[in-house]
Amino acid sequence: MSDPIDTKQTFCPPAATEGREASDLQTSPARRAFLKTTGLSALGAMIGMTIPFERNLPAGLIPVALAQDSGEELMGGKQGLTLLSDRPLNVETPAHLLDDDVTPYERMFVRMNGLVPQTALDMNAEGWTLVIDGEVDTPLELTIDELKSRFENVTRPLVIECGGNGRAFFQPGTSGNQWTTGAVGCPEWTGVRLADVLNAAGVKDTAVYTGHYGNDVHLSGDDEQEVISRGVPIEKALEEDGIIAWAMNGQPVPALHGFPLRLVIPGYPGSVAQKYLTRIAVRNQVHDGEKMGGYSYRLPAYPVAPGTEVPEEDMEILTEMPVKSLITFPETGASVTPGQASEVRGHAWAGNGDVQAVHVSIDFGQTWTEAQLDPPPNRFAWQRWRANVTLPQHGYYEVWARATDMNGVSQPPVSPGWNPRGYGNNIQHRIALIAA
Ligand SMILES: Nc1nc2c(c(=O)[nH]1)N[C@H]1C(S)=C(S)[C@@H](COP(=O)(O)O)O[C@H]1N2
Ligand SMILES: [Mo]
Repeated sequence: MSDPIDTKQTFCPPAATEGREASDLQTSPARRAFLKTTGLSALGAMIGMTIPFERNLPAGLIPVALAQDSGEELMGGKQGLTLLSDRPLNVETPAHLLDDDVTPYERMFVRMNGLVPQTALDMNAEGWTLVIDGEVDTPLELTIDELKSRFENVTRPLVIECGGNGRAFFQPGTSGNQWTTGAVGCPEWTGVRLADVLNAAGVKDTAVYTGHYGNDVHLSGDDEQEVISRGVPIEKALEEDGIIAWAMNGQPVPALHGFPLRLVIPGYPGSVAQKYLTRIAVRNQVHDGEKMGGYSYRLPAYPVAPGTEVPEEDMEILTEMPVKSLITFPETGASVTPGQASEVRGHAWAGNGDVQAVHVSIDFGQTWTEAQLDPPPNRFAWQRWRANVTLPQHGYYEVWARATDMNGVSQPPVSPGWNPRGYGNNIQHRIALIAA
């Protein structure tokens, strides 16, 4: 069969296609199985319609409609975001598009480890239940209506940040999605407290950890294979911040973000925030689900030199995310008038609670000015910061931002703690600013 598509124009960058030959997937059993189970593929969901000849689309080839980024309906409405890979779907948000206090759907990053399940593509929650079992007195099986009526409903903005956000800045590079700064967002979630639901089931003294399950489809199309199943220490699950959400920004949780139910457990890597949530098992040991072991979401137990091969048994689970900030205004490369005060602003957040301070520098970190920092609307929402900068004369400047958490720990000017899979990089965010 001849290839009708101009591959030179539309292949996505090497990071997303590495190790995959276009021809490999064209006719593979996995790909056929996938097409059978999912009428509207994740790629189709982004374009907003089915792709009848999708089986002919070489892996890694970005449809022109997406590459040109020319309409509202493209990227599932996520216009202007960056597609890192299409199978699984991974999309990040440029910093200047994260300026909203509450991140709208259109600007929320997407991290899929597998394929969006059919129930989500159809937005069909009929018969959906959530099972709570394991080390509990009374296992529960709750419908969404029961969740809504039995427990207090709460609405709060909460940050979700992928553990691999910032991976692209590590040297040497590490495998995985090359997220820069945009695998983070702070939508407003509505649901019930995870702790209330666990307490209703009665957590036994033997409880150690949670294990989370969803119904998304493995990339192989094999129903038996788990996509991702992570968990948190029971103490974290019983804090009052985590929620089981059915709405994001006042709408049913969208297909790409976990319809009809998802966990949001702020402060920890986004991977614990199970989408398409069907079950929470309370475990009497550290959870051993998919992506809990090996090098997934784990860090060396001790500092290592960049590039070191670390034995698997020396890896520890990544828990609290480090303090971080973003400059969301202006866009990098913007021009301002020399000698005049210009506003720069952004958000700051920390995995262990609130942020104490944000400082900015316009002289490559020689001197720092404290920014005005708003309190968060609730714990684990990101906090707005603003500062005025005056660039003394014509030329090229950078604005650097540095947040400090409640323990006095600040973001470093270079990538911290290299680790084999590139997690937890909270290097200071920098933008270019031109005085002209
Ligand atoms: N069921 C399911 N839940 C999941 C994932 C997934 O692949 N499947 N990815 C996790 C990861 S690694 C992250 S960072 C967040 C991303 O949430 P978002 O796609 O809504 O932004 O979802 C988490 N929950
Ligand atoms: Mo993630």
